[in-house]
Amino acid sequence: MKKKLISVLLCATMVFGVVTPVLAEDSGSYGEGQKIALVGKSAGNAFFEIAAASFVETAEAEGATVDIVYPEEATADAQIKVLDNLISQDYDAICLSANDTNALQAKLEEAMDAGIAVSSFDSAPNAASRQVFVNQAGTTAVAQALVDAVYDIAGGEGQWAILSATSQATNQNAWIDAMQEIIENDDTYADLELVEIAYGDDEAQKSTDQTEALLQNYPDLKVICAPTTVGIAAAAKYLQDNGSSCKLTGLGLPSEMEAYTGDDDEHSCPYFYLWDMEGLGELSAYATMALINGDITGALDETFTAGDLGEYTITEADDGGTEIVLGEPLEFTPENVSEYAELY
Ligand code: RAM
Repeated sequence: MKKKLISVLLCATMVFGVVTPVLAEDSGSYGEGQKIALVGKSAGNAFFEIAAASFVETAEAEGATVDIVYPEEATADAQIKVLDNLISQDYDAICLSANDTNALQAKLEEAMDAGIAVSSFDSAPNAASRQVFVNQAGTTAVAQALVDAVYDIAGGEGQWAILSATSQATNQNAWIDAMQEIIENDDTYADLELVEIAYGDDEAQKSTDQTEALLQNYPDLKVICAPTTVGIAAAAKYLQDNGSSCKLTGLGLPSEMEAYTGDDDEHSCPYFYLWDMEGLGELSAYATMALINGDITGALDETFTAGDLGEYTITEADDGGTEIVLGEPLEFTPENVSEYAELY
């Protein structure tokens, strides 16, 4: 909050032409001199731009420098090229959202062997490929929220489909696996029929095409669940523009979903979820700086202070590695979507 106030003051200072410098009073030196590379899954996705902005703001306020790097496409091969390049430069840490669970292991091990700290956020490479993963919300908590939303929106029974990102994406696959496990182990959901998992590759056009195909192939489809901000926004527009009776939920950015969120026939999405996006960038930045400083190594039960967010403990992740869970998923409804849309 203090940071935001300072930015506002800085802007006001610029607008009114006053040249007195305003010092950021909460600047620290926790990341002094550190050089960090932040690697996303693909370029042109507002999700990463928002998380990266908060990561950069946090790390720079602590004296670090951050380079944001995107691979040419959302594949492991493209990320390996990026990593190859980064390893030969003098980075203290690489923090990445992985396009594949296992395929990056050799490259990330090479980075760690070269003395580069490796953290991950949003989508984790396997346990051997990282020191720690910053998980935006518990995997099961996200899956449970999505399953319950599908159940509720479908009225407890009928056909539904998943519109995911890429077929290799660790985070989407983890949520999908957890959703399937919940459904298989609880009779409450026995009358829901998952007809297909489609992949829009986190590309708007492909996600739109996949939505269209789902509607053609399953005329009785009641709900699409898209656990990707790119997929849900594309599907929301397609369903709404075409007046479809099929409804939507999933993980979305309030700013991209505001126009489609509503409880009536005019809107395609009754409600959806995400998490604290600013917190994700902030926590990932602090975890990465803490690794570089040696305050944590990524081992179970270690604790550290993530600035204003407070103290966090490293816990065991579902894949046997370790993680730091930011918090609970957030629900966005017709009542609160506009308020959050101003933030992200
Ligand atoms: C997309 C990406 C990202 C995911 C969000 C929910 O932006 O696939 O990795 O966390 O959706």
